[in-house]
Amino acid sequence: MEKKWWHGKVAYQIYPKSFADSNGDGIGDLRGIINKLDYLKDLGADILWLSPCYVSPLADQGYDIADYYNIDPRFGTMEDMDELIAEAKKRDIGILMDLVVNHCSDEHEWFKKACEDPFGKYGKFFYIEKAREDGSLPCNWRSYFGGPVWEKLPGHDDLYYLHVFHKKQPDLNWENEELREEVYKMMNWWLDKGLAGFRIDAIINIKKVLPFRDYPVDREDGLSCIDNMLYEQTGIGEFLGEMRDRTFAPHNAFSVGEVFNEKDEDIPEFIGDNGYFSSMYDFAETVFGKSQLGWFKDIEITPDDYRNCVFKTQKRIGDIGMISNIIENHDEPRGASRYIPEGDANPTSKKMLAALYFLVKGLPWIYEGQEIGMENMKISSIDEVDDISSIDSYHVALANGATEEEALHAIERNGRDNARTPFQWDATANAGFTTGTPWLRVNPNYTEINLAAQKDDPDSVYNFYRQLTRLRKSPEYLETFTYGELVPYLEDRHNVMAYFRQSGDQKILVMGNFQNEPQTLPLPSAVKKVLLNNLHEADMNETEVKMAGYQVLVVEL
Ligand code: TEU
Ligand code: CA
Repeated sequence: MEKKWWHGKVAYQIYPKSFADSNGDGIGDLRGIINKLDYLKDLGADILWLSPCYVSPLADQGYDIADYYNIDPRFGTMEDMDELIAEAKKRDIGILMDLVVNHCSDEHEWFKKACEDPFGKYGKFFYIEKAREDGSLPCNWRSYFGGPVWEKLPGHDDLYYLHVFHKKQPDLNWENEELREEVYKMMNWWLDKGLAGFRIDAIINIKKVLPFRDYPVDREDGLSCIDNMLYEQTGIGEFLGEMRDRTFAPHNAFSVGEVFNEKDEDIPEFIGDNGYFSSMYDFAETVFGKSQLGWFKDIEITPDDYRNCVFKTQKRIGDIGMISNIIENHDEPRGASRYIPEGDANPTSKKMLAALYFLVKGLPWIYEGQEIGMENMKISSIDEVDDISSIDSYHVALANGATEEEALHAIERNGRDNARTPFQWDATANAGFTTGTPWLRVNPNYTEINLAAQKDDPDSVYNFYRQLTRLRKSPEYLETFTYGELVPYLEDRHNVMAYFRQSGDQKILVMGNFQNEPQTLPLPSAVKKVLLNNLHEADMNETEVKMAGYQVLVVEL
């Protein structure tokens, strides 16, 4: 693997709306992020990805952009953004913006002009179609947020536009060179400002199988999951390669793709030495157990499943490139609530999970609040839910025979609000996130789980994350943790996740007891040094170690 400036870094995702509110309007903002830069630096973050903060009606929380060149006033101003980039740079931190170019907002100029003149220049920026001869929609795909992907074009009774997400997110037509040029121009404008790069949203959707046609119906709504089209898709590489050559490559920028369906043989093209992207997320564990029928049919992941998913990805990627490792993001439930069996989430198990995912090969990402062990939030009624995807999933569950209780439980387990509740800074009102009324409920457990309570406690989850970032980047071990081979250990042991990281003469063993009960595990050779332990003691001799419940050890052999 060719060495790159961002290898060996630690990345952190900020969901601006929920991070820190500086002016008391209940909405997190850029000034709030600037105020927390020293905190992030001290945690060990080198790269910050900001979920969208461009001008937006926030129909999908900013993933519906109405103006790519301006900051939404709710988040601040372009001056704030420039200051954030400059202040971050002073601390050797790079800023990534979220690149949402599969679609824009229906309130974007382009779409307004397309409505005025559907067959003119801007009409061709979108997919605008007539109904079929029998009056039916141009095809039967289901949008990600439920219902058909077609919506009547405002002002034109006989025309429809395509939206694979919400109807306020019309898809951009990537087949149109003029549109692509506009996108590259915008990306370069941002990169010239000094951005370190982009996280690229929903990018697999930019290539459609054309002409539009039906796929097999797979739910009671008579529609077909969009995945059925994506399986057949070819040719996306032409767009992605062009994007790389025109934007990322000349800027030596970092790019991380939200890619879900890459085939094994495509991995070198995606993240190899001259790949489309610097990195892409490992979603193997994220999508594990997901049912086409909806969230209420999802299967829960066990510790063994989790380990197998991680190792499967590690084997697929090998030395081809650098995958990005996460346990949560703004679309997913909290990692501590998902990957640790129900009832077992506590500081010890959270630290174990942290060490296990953080030290595998790839770029480790921390999602805001993860470093203090934030958890999912209980809900008692659908009225408390904000996320459009959760609301759709709730209705899908009910329509398919789930009881109210089952439907709510599915939202509690999977809902996107879980990760979007405000950051829990301290035990004062609203967890210190805002002096006003927070836009989304604060998790009531903030009185116990908050940064202030953990900051000076050497045994806190927060300080364990600090130790992890320091260990991973320490000059002595940086090479091994960054480029060293990953070899699974005790792969068939129930509730154990263990692996070696090795390069040259250095051999590190990471070993977690993924259960409440203690278990004794063999050591392949004597331990030279304990690098990290989530408990005070390590009960071992030359050949074995008695692991306490949810204990994790990182040792040099
Ligand atoms: O998500 C893309 C995506 O493909 C979905 O899997 C999404 O995770 C799912 O619908 C959640 O229920 C990206 C963004 O991360 C997400 O926040 C946006 O809503 C979406 O694109 C549209 O821009
Ligand atoms: Ca604010």
